[in-house]
Amino acid sequence: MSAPPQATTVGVIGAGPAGLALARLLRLAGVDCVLLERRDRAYVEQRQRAGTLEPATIDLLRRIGAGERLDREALFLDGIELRFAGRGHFVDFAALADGARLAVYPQTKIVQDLVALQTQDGPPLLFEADVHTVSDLDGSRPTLGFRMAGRDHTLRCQYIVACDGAYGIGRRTVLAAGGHLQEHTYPYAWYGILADVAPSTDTLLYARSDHGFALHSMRSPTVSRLYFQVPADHVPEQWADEAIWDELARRLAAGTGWKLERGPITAKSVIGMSSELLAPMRVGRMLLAGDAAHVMPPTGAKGLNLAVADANALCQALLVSEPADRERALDQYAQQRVLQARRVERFSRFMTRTMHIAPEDDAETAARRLGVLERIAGSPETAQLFAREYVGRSRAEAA
Ligand code: RFL
Ligand code: PHB
Repeated sequence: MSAPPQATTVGVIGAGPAGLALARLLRLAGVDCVLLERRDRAYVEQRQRAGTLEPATIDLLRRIGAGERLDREALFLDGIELRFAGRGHFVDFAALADGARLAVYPQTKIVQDLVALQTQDGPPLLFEADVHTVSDLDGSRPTLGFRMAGRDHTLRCQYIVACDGAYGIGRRTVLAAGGHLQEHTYPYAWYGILADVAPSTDTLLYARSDHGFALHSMRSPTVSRLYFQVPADHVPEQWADEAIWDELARRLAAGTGWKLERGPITAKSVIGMSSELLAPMRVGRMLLAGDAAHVMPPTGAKGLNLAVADANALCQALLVSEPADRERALDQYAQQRVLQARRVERFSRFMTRTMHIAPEDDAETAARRLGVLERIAGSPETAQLFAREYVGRSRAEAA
């Protein structure tokens, strides 16, 4: 293998959606960049995660050349269904959010599509390249130290962007420099399954039941993705397949005529639920984007969308040619994106609390949560606020 590059304009840590989208945007703008990823390609491409894309994310993926398979294979949704008190209510984005359509398209495929583009026509994407140090962040030549194929290397950059997720060196560096992490851990988790069975719904189905939350999503016309609320300390082995289907059927039940189809379960996992907001998103010449800076509970389906929007905003700032203006644009990036993340966090927290049953919830709390859902179902104004926030329209307007 040829020696890795030793210098670049932008050194990006992490080939998740944020890092891959940023590298692609920079490449299309003609900016030199190197992307370092600690895992191997197969691992990164198979990691099961998000499934729902907002219109702005779909547009951006199309713009950077990653829209072809998405347009062929994604399932486009005109709304979502909220189920509660044994009834279903369709939140119609066409009517409430200017015809916005969501795409159900798995993160695994987005990552595969972006990696394919990256390996076709650059910039360099180095797998199994583990960044262990960032240095000279306040100087003119910030440097990444990384280990690859048993050897240590350095990469001198003009800017470093940490897209290395919630446990990366980017976040640790911000905290060591006096940054602040605001965290909230929910007293429940999601038990998630993948199953080889056609989805029993043609939309995303979020259910609040007396037994807890459940979500019916999908990956393709033959693969379903479902989740249900469990206590925070659960382990996947605790649940036999039939018990999982029984529990899902009980929580998703809605009057007569609807039935949850069952099939072979091919993957099981437990997903912790927390909100994490880090500030600032900049230390000298290192910027943060995506989960490195903010993690959302999955109920609002926002994490990936926020990560890709960060990449887009950061690229704009990096492209400013006059150095003093660019520095100001990067400061503005860091400030604006923290505000956006707070807004998304408020919505994700609202939706999480409304849909789940916390151990401490009493009858009054449960009635209040149901009241919120009744208002979304019964008041077009409330439904519109909810729909516009869910599809990201209100954020686009506020930006
Ligand atoms: P990622 O995807 O975590 O990527 C970070 C990458 O950095 C690498 N890395 C390093 N590389 C080199 N050197 C180092 N020292 C490194 N340290 C780390 C890691 O190996 C990794 O490849 O972060 P990014 O790019 O910010 O993307 C964020 C999204 O992945 C995340 O927000 C979403 O998956 C969240 N999420 C959802 N988001 C949505 O928008 N819609 C959804 O429907 C949705 N559903 C979900 C979700 C997350 C879930 N889980 C598992 C938490 C459903 C679930 C179940
Ligand atoms: C998913 O399809 O994995 C998914 C959908 C909606 C969510 C979270 C996850 O809110």
